[in-house]
Amino acid sequence: MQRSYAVDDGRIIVDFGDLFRVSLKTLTLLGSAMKIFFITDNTQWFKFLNIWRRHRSEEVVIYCSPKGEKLFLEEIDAGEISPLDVKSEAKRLSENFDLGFSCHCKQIFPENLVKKIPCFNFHPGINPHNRGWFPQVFSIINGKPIGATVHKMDEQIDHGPIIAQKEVFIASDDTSKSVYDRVVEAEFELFYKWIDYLIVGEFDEVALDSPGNYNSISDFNKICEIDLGKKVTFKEAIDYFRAMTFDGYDNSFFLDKDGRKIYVSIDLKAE
Ligand code: 0FX
Repeated sequence: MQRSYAVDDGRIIVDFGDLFRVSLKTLTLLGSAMKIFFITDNTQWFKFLNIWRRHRSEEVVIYCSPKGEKLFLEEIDAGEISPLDVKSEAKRLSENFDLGFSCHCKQIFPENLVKKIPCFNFHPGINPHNRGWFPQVFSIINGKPIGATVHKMDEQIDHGPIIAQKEVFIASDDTSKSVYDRVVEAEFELFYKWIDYLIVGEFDEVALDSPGNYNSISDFNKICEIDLGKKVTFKEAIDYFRAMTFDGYDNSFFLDKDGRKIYVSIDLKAE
């Protein structure tokens, strides 16, 4: 059988004449290990990935952002995760790995990475609605859909073509924390359902039909201070306070006459 080799977009194509054309990706799946990196700045996601990778034949490396280092001091010491600046390391990543994943990575993957190897993002929101920071906070306030998305990454934030989504509900007694827990569960469900297909490249992708809306961390910080003079309905007030209520964080506050920050959260109980 005639056999020839060619390089196509950085991948070696082995051509077996008319019978087969097998990409290196397929060959590595059949034989030696593929190399996959994950970047996460989220402890729940790290624990999940660290268990998942124990059962895989691929070589899986987990990184965090340099700023996220303090979340993982013990794990860094144990060699389970290491800090990485994705912008300055983009070339090395694209040369050394077959695939990349962002699972709540707080750095933007640069163009010279996402255009070189397939990169995927697991995101705690329903793109294109409330792309960016803390989607469930904004969905409780503005009523836009919330859930989990896995999408192919482009150089814009939470923007590339969508592969799969799972929407979750928001109940009247939910707070930001209870919706967030539901969303993270939906993300892990999507991960289990799709990870093998993403690795072998068997998926369809649908481009966003609109850019939707984006919220930055400063958009979140701006809504933390309560304007005591603002007129709102009870519904708007309750929705605002439950959107800002998340165990472990002091979010919304007002300034009293002595200039002290008085934090406010809400306690809701269904009958
Ligand atoms: O890891 P993550 O859940 O996700 C965030 C963004 O929301 C997400 O869109 C982005 N892709 C990712 C890289 O970063 O963020 P977190 O662990 O900092 O916060 C989790 C939740 O905690 C957040 O949804 C709301 C709540 N929270 C967090 C902070 C820091 C607050 O209520 N107040 C806060 O000050």
